[in-house]
Amino acid sequence: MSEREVFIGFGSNLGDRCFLINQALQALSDLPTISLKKLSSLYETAPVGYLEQGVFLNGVVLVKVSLSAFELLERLLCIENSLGRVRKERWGPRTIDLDILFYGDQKIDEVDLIVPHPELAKRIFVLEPLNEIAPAWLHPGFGGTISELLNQYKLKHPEEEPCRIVAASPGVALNEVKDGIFYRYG
Ligand code: A4P
Ligand code: MG
Repeated sequence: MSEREVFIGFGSNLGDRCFLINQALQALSDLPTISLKKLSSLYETAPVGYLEQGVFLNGVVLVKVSLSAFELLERLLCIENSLGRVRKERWGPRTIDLDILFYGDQKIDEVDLIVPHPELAKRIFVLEPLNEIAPAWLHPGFGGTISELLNQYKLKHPEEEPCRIVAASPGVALNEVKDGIFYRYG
């Protein structure tokens, strides 16, 4: 199967968030069909949706994948489960959430998989890290780039605080998260 560029958004607001994100990234890179290419910084973000929950750490990783989108989703759900994800309420607290943001330039609209992620353009905690690693990436639905989407979002929400970077990433190669700091491999 040919390789696709895929963006995966991750978020955690329960437990040792940094450790869990590190574990999730490690589990992803351990899969023979996935290679990690670029990692954003780690952002601390206020909860969106259900507000009575702890602050999130969010980020985005670009991977190359030789799996179908559905096979990838299955792997992501397995990683979430192995890291203690328990689903109680929609948008509720979670040890780790892994969402497929883009699967190449494909559009998918099935019951259990919608790509590009339908909430992406409304979420600063996704747009900021995406813009850091792929500002020129074209959203196949909007026909605009990520940096354009981010600018539109900021124009609509001028009062909103920017997301706070808690661990800066060079954004170029596979990194490791340890004690809140991204370390670069090799
Ligand atoms: N699913 C459909 N499309 C996708 C996709 N593109 N990627 C299905 C991944 N999964 C997708 O997801 C439920 C089902 O969505 C999956 O089984 C899959 O078949 P879930 O992760 O169990 O449920 P959820 O996360 O509670 O709901 P949802 O709608 O996925 O919520 P989101 O969009 O993940 O939002 N605030 C901050 N600051 N940071 C956050 O990360 N996250 C959420 C959850 C709310 N507020 C947040 C954050
Ligand atoms: Mg989710």
